[in-house]
Amino acid sequence: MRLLLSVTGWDPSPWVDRFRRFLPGYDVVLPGENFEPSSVRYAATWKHAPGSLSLYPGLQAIFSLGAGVDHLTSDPHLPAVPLLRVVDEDLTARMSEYVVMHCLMHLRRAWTYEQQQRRQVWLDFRNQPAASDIRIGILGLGNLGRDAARKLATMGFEVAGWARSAPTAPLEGVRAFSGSETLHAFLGRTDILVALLPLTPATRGILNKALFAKLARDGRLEAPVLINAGRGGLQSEADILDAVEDGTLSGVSLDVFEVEPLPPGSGLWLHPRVHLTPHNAAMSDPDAIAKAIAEQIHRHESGLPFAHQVDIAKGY
Ligand code: NDP
Ligand code: OXD
Repeated sequence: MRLLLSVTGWDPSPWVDRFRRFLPGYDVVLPGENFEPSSVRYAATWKHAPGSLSLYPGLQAIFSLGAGVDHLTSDPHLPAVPLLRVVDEDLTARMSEYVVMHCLMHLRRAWTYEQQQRRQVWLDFRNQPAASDIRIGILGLGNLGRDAARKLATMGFEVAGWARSAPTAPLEGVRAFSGSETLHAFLGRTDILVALLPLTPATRGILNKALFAKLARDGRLEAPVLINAGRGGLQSEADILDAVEDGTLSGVSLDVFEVEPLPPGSGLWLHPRVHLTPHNAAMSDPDAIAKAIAEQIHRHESGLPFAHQVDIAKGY
């Protein structure tokens, strides 16, 4: 039995090593190696070459090595087999670390103090708001959004989340908004907007000038803040640059970009109010993720249904 590992931009060796460890009966192969295509039963991928997975007629399931699946759903030749995504507590905890850290960095003016230190400036802003003065709004109240929301609420922030549907179970300390008709009200009570949405036709480009203009203008921060760790395709980078220039936004944290790596000429690189990370808010750890995928394969082979199957019609 074979598992095909197909990754772009990541070193495949730790993944091959972990899959061999967690799936001892499996032959783990890479595209281009010498093997019989029909013997490939599973594929584990991160940005496979579009069309390449249609070469394996015996494929029973495709595993994304990340929580997002837009790298798969964008392939017009994706085989019609179950598509599974990562829902894993290691990855979830990493994302919440990023979100909580950036909310706190904006709240506590971390970058301003960093710049002051370099210039040996002792200037204490006495009007420091408390976490409880700040309204955070999380776009996407799924697996990642819910965990970040819970942790931010524990810190004392006023937290709300927006999703397509109403949550199946109430989230303590988090106000839930659902459906497009509630977006306006959700944005109007938001000082720090955190995007943790999947990239789908419905969410592409949602982080734009019109949306930024609807954020709260009566908050305790200088102006609203945007944090996007969902996908770069959610945002208009031209609109973000305009918004930080004209004061619609006071600060921006971005982990994801329209084009990755971010091109050298982008105005985001050097903007003093924009804080970038190279798409690593929640890294997929080979130990955690290969183990979770091996468990999925064992479930399937013992006749149980897969967990965390992607709804292709919804795109996530
Ligand atoms: P989930 O599928 O668990 O949650 C997605 C959430 O978005 C759900 O609440 C869903 O609503 C909501 N949603 C989707 N479409 C819409 C829409 N059109 N309008 C309103 N709400 C919508 O995903 P995860 O939380 O696991 O992951 C979210 C995304 O985070 C991933 O798709 C990926 O792009 C990104 N990510 C980024 C990483 C990084 O390192 N930067 C790492 C991991 C993930 P509903 O609840 O009603 O279905
Ligand atoms: C993911 C990611 O989707 O790392 O997991 O972006």
